[in-house]
Amino acid sequence: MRQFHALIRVLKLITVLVCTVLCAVCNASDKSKQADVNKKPNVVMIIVDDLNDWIGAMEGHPNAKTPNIDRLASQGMLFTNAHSTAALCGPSRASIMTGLRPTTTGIYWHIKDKDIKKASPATKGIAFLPEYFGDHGYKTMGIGKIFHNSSAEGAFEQYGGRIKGFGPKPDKAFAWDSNGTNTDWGVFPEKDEDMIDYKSAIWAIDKIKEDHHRPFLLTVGFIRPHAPWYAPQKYFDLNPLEDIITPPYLATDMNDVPQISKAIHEMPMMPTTDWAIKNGEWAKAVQGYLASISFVDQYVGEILDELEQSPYRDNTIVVLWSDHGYHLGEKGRFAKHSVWEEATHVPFIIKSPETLKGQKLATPVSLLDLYPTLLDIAGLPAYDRNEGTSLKPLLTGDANTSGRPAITTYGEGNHSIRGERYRYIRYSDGSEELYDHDKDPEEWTNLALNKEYADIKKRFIKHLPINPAPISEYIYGNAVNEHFEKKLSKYGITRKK
Ligand SMILES: [Ca+2]
Repeated sequence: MRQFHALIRVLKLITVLVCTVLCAVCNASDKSKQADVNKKPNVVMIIVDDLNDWIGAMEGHPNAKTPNIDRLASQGMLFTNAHSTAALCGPSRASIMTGLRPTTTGIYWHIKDKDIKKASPATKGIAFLPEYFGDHGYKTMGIGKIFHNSSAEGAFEQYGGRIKGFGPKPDKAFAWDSNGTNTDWGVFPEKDEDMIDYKSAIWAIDKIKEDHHRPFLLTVGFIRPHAPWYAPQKYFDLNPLEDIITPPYLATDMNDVPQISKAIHEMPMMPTTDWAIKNGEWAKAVQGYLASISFVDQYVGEILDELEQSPYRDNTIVVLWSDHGYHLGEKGRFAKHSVWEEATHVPFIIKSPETLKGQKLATPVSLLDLYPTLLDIAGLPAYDRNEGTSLKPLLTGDANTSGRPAITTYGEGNHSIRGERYRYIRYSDGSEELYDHDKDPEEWTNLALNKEYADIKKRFIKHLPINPAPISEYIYGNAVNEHFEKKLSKYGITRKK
């Protein structure tokens, strides 16, 4: 019996020893996992709403003054031929955040953030970009307009909210007052402190000042230069009216496009270029847009300054992008909602500690590539549901061409494909446009019916989406014109009149 008790004591001792050793191993492994996570770079993602290529570094407009965005470009890679997957906020942002094309999800129009995961079989259970970082040990924080409305629930660990709308606004519009658009321009309000983006920048700066014990992803969604083009006086003073150059415009430009192109691009609630010329408002509208850009650039700069003074300076990826571009009188219009260059073309800058500095690359890339690229350069596992391709080889100099064109979709069945030199457009009725950017950067001369370009068209046609998804039943909003009202009325979407 005594021997038996002795044996039990020995066994207990062995059990305790084994447990102690196992726990030590576990702790070491936990610590090494933690150390591994702590080594990962932070990510600061800055989104600028409706910013076209009018930044200094892209030379999209001779008056553009964006010293801070240009500084970021000089520290990283500026993709000079980057395009959105849709030239309006809702579908563009849903595509970026899910890593899926509109033709895969059926999200061709606006959708509520909370409905994205319900939108289609393709989005079911999808991890949003910030959510994926959170699932892999990152502290995720966001402020402002990140998704179309604000932020989908659960996308961030900490979300600072979004002040609704695009205000503040004066009691009465200054120049353009039309139902169904925020479009207007002028000096308002008096102080930066009253602007929504000022508040977002302060929130983000405070987050950078905090001590972080895990790698973080901080996302700031600025709303300027989204209309209305209101900003305090000093930003208008940076862009005096007498110096404003209006963009190139050809009054007969629409004579060589197919009928459906005119129908889908009609924006009856927006000013036309002819109206702006007749009323002496064109340069003023351009000034308002430029002032809005200068304003947002100021606060991009404040965030960059804070980061540069922080302990996270050398271990943080900074990425800046816009959800799509904007026409400011080119092609007769003041609007996004198009398949042409000014609306699809976006600034897209990536600065990363491990990749090339001060580079510009003109190979076509898509904002669809953002999600897989960020995972790759942050050292996170690739997400097998991403449809884009990591741009890391371009960022490290291991490749200098993406090897594929960038595709933008507008509504159901209208696709625009941008290659190195050409843009090819195919509408839902089969009609086409083709532009040669080497000879015609304004996309004035439609070459689609010219037989000499048949082979070039063929090269693009093979990139058209195959079996595109039907429109998601979760889309909402107002139809922008008669063409789309006809297409969308069965979803209860009509025009605001
Ligand atoms: Ca034309």
